[in-house]
Amino acid sequence: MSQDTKKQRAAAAAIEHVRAGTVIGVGTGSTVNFFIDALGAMPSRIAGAVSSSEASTQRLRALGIPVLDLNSVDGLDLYVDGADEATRRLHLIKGGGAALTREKIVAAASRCFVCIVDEAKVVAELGRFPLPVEVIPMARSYVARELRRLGGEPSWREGVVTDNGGHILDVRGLRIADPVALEREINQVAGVVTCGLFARRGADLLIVGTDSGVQTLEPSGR
Ligand code: A5P
Repeated sequence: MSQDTKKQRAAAAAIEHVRAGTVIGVGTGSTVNFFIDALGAMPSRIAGAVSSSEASTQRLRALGIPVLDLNSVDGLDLYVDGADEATRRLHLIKGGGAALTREKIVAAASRCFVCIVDEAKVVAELGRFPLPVEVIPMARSYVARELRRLGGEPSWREGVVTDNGGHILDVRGLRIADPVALEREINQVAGVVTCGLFARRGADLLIVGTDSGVQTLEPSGR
């Protein structure tokens, strides 16, 4: 079975958490694209979405789904987004699509974060996927030196400018034994906008698309 079919399964299962007439948060990426398409096909429509990227905004609007500013809503009940890696404690690495900062903001503003992935993304320990870090452009070299001090090997994702005007460093080789502590430490470096660790505020539900259907995980021992 293809990876896309597994992503599609996870996306379809997330639709069951969507209540008609509400405003929900919508993330970014190929898995979320399946979710957006499924939202467009819902017979009872949602009132609108807060989007984590320009790419998702365009896709939502093309399906006639209104996109709202986060400042115009009083928090969100639900946020649905993908991830690049996820553990069974529902800690995540995100930002492969460079949308990590807006994703972290929308996740923080949401009561329930449902993360949708295919089974290849579930890992015992985060870190094989290079950790994206969004930085203010003038701080790029300084932040890179600080990340080396933490044991990582940062490389600049050249040519990529985020929706917020930031640059991305992809960090290989980090030992992420304590994702909450590392997220805090990296986010404290001057010039870092945010890092792609979603551990302090991880997912509340992980829906994993597999060969045989979907598996739904809740955080254990967080
Ligand atoms: C976007 O910046 C990311 O956080 C995505 O959520 C993540 O890269 C997952 O994308 P795919 O669903 O395309 O694998």
